[in-house]
Amino acid sequence: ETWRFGLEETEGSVQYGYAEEFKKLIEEKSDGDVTVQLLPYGTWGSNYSALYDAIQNGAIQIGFGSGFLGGTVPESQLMSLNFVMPNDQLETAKILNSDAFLKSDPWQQSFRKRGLVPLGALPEGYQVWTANKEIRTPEDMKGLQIRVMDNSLLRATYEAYGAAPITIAYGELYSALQQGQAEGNIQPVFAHENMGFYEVQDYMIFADQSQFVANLIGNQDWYEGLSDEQHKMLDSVLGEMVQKGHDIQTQFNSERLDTIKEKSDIKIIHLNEQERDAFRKLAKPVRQTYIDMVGERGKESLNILLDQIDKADSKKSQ
Ligand code: 6CS
Repeated sequence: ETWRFGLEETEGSVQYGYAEEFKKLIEEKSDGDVTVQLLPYGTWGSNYSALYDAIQNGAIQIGFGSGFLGGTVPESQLMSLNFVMPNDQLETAKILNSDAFLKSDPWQQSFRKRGLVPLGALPEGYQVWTANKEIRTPEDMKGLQIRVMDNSLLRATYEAYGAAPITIAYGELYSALQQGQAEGNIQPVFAHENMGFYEVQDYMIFADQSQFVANLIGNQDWYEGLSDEQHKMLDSVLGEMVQKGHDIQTQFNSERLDTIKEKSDIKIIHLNEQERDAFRKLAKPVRQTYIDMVGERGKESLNILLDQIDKADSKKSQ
């Protein structure tokens, strides 16, 4: 049998690197019974909702859903909240893939209500801002037409920072930046490189305000129809992929930063703690916006997540 795996990103991306490794492990462990077919960005259409629809109706069995998934699974915008996840990216991956969070009823139901199953989460690296001017303060961001993924929580977040966020499709973003239709962008480093965005931007600003997190989702009927053996195999591969996914993203992001530095004279800025604090303060009330937007199930998931983060923190400081 064939499992079609839909990606929101092109070849050379973190999602593609993850999917290649996933394919290798599944095909090995299933002794050739399962073939995984990778469908990168563009091969299933160009509009993300076409990908999510195809997973919902079973034409594609598994895939990634990140910022744009908010239109299909509103609660998934939890992953877009700023200044919530631990600074440690591996810790973030472990928490998001833990039974306590991933298998919790509210998180499962948020997806199952829509014919999907959440299988895991892939942090793809810190979200890094770019613009044609320095941004160190919310004042610098005032009125900036920064492009965000189509997700009301991200719009609310960047409005809270003072910006004037706009949404543009991923595939149209390069020319939008080039033509000044968008004045800023937010991507993990590898994507700034992979899509060439850095070529048409002057500053890269590391504020460490959030990580890019993609949800790995499956079609619910497909998932329920797997044999016990296949469930076991899938679970064990997904477990292995937590560390592997982390290794892939950290390697891609660090190599691509070198490429960007080599090929351009883009100016790189790291915000200090005090500068970050100004954004952190503005981001805090957006947690309540999330709850108001998505309701009780989302609130429960946010609380479970915060609880798991607290537990991991106290374990570390012991
Ligand atoms: O910004 C976007 O639209 C896309 N960026 C990445 C890195 N992955 C998928 C996402 O939709």
